[in-house]
Amino acid sequence: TEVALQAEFDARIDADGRIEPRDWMPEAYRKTLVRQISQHAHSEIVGMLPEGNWISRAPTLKRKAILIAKVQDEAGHGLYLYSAAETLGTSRDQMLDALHSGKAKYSSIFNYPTLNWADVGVIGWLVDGAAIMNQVPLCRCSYGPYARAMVRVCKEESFHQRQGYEALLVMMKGSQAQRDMVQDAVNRTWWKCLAMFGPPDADSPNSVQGMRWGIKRISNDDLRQKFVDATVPQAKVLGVTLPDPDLKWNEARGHYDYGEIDWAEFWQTVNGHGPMNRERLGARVKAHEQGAWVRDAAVAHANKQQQRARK
Ligand code: FAQ
Repeated sequence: TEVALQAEFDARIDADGRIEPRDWMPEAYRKTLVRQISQHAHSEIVGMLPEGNWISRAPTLKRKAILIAKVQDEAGHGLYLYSAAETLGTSRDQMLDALHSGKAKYSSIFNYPTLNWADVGVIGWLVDGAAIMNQVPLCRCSYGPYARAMVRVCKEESFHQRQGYEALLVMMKGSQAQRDMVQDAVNRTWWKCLAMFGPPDADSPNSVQGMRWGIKRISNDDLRQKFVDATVPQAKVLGVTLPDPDLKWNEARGHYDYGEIDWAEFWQTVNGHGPMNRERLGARVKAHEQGAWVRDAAVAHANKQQQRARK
């Protein structure tokens, strides 16, 4: 009965076990996972656009090859995340429709422009840095396919983070104009990265249940704090200033204190009114429409193969 199944599910969660696609699960658990995993997939796919903007203008062949590889990794992450979400019974078409119609969310960070080459390095250092902080605990998520996908995603994100930091180190050893470019990119991106972790715990409607189900292991605010603490020393080595006058070590807490995030601006962006929302979504819809012939051809080919096999 439903009650027995629920009890079995709860016991598995309490014992820190994994839930697999064919196992019984409460509908709300399924729905939450589809929401989070599909949003994560959309973020990877839309996340290709800000950096993709710089592939044709990378300063050297080496930087271009690295950037192409990174953007391809993001496409791969999107694809395995869509596959993980499909195991919960939602089709890829449904998820893509939700993205293209503006119903689904994706990470707020990708709705800001990449204005100079240093933005590419800063995305690697800070955006991938924040993504790793959030995703390492997801390797222990209670839903098996999501947890397993995260293992590989995190390994690749870790390369992404290093390549960004290294690119910035090189620029910081260059001319004053290059150093200014890095500082400008850091100034524009720092606060947006802090917001990537989601609203404060007290204003996070999905957190309590997400933690109870073992989907989220560390809260939005705790991850944000871990990110700040890890990043401050890296900024020092790099020689950039993080644009927060309230950022300072708090001996009693054993953490860095930081200033107030502009949550009104965050929600504006999440709700579709950030500087690049319209352009990002427009680019995705156009790519999907222009790729229709490839999907049609693949289906026609598969049908023909099947007909041949039947003869
Ligand atoms: N942007 O109750 P909570 C990457 C929404 S990394 C937009 O706290 P939850 C790699 C949230 O969905 C980026 N919306 O929600 C890369 C919810 O709305 P809903 C992607 C946000 O789920 C790097 C509402 O606010 N990573 O792509 C954001 O418990 C470089 C209330 O929030 C992931 O998706 C936001 N920043 O916690 C690619 C990781 N924050 O759905 C290219 C997996 C919150 O109820 C280049 N996801 N919202 O309508 C998660 O860990 C969680 O979903 C959180 C949000 C932590 C994002």
